[in-house]
Amino acid sequence: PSGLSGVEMYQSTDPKAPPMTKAEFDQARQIYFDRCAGCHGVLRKGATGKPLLPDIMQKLGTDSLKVFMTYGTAGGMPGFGTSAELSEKEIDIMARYIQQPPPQPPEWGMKEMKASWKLIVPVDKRPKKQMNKLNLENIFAVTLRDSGELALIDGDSKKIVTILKTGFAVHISRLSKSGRYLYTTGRDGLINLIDLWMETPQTVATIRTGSDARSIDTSKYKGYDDKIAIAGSYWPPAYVLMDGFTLEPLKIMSTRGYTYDEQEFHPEPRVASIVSSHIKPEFVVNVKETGKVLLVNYSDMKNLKTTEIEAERFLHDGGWDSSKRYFLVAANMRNTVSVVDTKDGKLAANVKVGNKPHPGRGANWSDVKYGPVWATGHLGDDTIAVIGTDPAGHKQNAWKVVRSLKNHGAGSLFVKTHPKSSNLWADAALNPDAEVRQSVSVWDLKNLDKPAQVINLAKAAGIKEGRVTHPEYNKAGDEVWFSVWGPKNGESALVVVDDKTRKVKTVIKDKRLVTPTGKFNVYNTQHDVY
Ligand code: DHE
Repeated sequence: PSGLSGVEMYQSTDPKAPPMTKAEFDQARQIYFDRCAGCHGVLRKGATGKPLLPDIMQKLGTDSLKVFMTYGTAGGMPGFGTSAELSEKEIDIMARYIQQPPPQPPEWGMKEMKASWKLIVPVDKRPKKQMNKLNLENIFAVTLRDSGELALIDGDSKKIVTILKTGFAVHISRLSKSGRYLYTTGRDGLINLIDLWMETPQTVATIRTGSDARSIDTSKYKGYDDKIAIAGSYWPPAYVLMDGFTLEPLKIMSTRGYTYDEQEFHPEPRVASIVSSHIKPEFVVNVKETGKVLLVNYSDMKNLKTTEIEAERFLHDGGWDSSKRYFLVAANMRNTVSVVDTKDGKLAANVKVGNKPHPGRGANWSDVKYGPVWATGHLGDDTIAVIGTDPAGHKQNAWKVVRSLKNHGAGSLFVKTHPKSSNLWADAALNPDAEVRQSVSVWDLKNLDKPAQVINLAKAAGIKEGRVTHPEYNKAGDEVWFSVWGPKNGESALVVVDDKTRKVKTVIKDKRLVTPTGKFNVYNTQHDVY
């Protein structure tokens, strides 16, 4: 079918939706997947972002939708126009696209997974010992978001070891129990298994476990070293268990089902964070929309046992407490941190925190007043909530917000400390104010009544545009690394700060460092040190 000018038009099933050409629709579908689906969902039912269903969108109309997309909102929607991430033309296409019924993406089963699986270097062709001279425990795996790559950087010399092609916008890197294998997952569901023992570390297997994904981990219980990998998907809503050495897919488990509270069917309950237990042969799988935490026992895959814990809806990211018995996960749209007791297999508490908690893996320390605590920042306000985590030794503080620290602004993505450090660091990377998003706060853990010191790290790195995000310590715990996440076609950097003096020690700049975001120190990630 053609429009007047002979251009092929998109045949919408909704006559009220504004016209678009087929080419525009296809372009918009890709942009939606890359930029919007993470918050609003593939089926646009909303989660971290609002639902974008056609009838509501049509009521708002093309012109107001363009304003939202161009300038963003105080609620956390980025201004795609002001940041030049989308052109005026693209914004116009997107404003019309979200008034169309969402196209249902294809399912992805064992047949498709197997067809996508590439075993590039079989196990018997891999080295028997480490073939390079790298201090592997202090390597940093750095996501190069918009180039679809991963940089491996030597934490000692601060030199780039290699840059590897990965999926689009790798979300996280995780290490195998032995520390030899590094796993990444792209937003597009492409997983890379990287062997750090090769002369130059390289990808030895890849697989696509879905079309939209965020999480990956590997078995850490004794006797299962490196053996089993797990990947979670946003689409199709499922997790898959794989052979840890080859990525051969073994079992796919759907997460479609009923919300924990109202028992309403949800067609797209996405798999958010996954962590691996050190005390049981289990993965902790957090299902966003239904609000369930699954403890998946991998010791008998033919008779898979999962414990299903009612937690809270909109589970997102989280981390272990310092004892690694409790997993704390942010239910961000419910202003709650759910605490799962993985020893007893039940919910320990739902802790009310500030507006939209977003911890990354959070930060653990022993507080001078309250004993062992864990902290999260917030997207929606400028506080850092500090939660007591020791029901055995400090019962009166357990699962309560014992302190609320003041960050230099809202829009915090990540907080971090290290057992050897007495500093707590927080970013405010999504703050609309340039000065705020380029700066970080640092508190003295020995004197938390003292306000934080605020340091503009983008300025220190000589970078005009960009946000500063994701603190990550080196193995020794005496340096903390930050990303200065610049525009795709502009300059970015990594800034290494001396943790004791809080002074910039090294600025790593390189044309190849395109939009660095998440960084994962091998040792700290392998052992869940944070
Ligand atoms: Fe993340 C962790 C989902 C946007 C950087 N992010 C996670 C996790 C989930 C998630 C489920 C937990 C993984 C785990 O522990 O197994 N992130 C999402 C989204 O759905 C969202 C909101 C939108 C999207 O489109 O993806 C989103 N995330 C971002 C970004 O824009 C960030 C800042 C930059 C980027 O690279 O895309 C970003 N997310 C990160 C990082 C982690 C993360 C660096 C790991 C933190 C850690 O220290 O463990």
